[in-house]
Amino acid sequence: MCDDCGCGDTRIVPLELHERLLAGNDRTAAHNREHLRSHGVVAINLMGSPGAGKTALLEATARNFKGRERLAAITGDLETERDADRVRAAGIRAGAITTGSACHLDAEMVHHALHGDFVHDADYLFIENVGNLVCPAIYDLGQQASVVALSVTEGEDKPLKYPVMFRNADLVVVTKIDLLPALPEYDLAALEQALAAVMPVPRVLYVSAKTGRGIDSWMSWMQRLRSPQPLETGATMPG
Ligand SMILES: Nc1nc2c(ncn2[C@@H]2O[C@H](COP(=O)(O)OP(=O)(O)OP(=O)(O)O)[C@@H](O)[C@H]2O)c(=O)[nH]1
Ligand SMILES: [Zn+2]
Ligand SMILES: [Zn+2]
Ligand SMILES: [Zn+2]
Repeated sequence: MCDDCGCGDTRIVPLELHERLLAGNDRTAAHNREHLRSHGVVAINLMGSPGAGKTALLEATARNFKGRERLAAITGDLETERDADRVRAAGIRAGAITTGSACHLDAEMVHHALHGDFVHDADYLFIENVGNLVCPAIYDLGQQASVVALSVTEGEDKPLKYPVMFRNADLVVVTKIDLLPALPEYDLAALEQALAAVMPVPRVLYVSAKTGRGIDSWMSWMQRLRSPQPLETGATMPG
């Protein structure tokens, strides 16, 4: 439970106060967006449940880009800098935000981190949000794209149960697909139906950070954020 958002409980944070907080957040997010745009940095807000494989996806991305793109990351967790340490070890310049009690990142926390020297000369900035499928969705951080990592072990019904997160996403990355043989009941068609029911423009990619399968499609998707061509819709299971 966090003191800012009260996680939507209006007995803890009254609605008017929450709306004022969000309006202030949006102003700071606009400032962050301008800051990133002026430095030519494409920022991706990477969200998902605890353990969905967000950090593993960043590690695999760094391994596959092999230094061809300059990658930076801001990692958010309630405590510890473990994720920042992990992505640094993979070659990503990184800073950590430890939020204490807050269960999401907000634009002010990211603004503070953006003035660190590791961000400005990056091609891509990953903002790994606190593991949580609820409140990170409503805090704009100034990102260019919102991505949700959803692991196959979480079940195919999560888009229906946490619709705000998926409705606001530009892309859903289904992670840990190397585990699918151990999950014979997992129904990919049901997942895609659930995503189609909540995402205005459903876009989904399937990856395994462990085997590297699908990481090339994810990198191509990232690179299209830098180009004027529209993003493709639909789902692509790697061959
Ligand atoms: N088999 C398999 N395991 C994976 C894969 N990606 C991540 N994992 C495992 O899943 C666990 C969680 O992965 P993380 O990358 O730490 O997940 P996260 O979303 O960053 O977690 P938080 O930051 O704590 O929310 C770890 O034990 C990883 O090794 C994958 O592609 N395949
Ligand atoms: Zn992580
Ligand atoms: Zn929160
Ligand atoms: Zn500033």
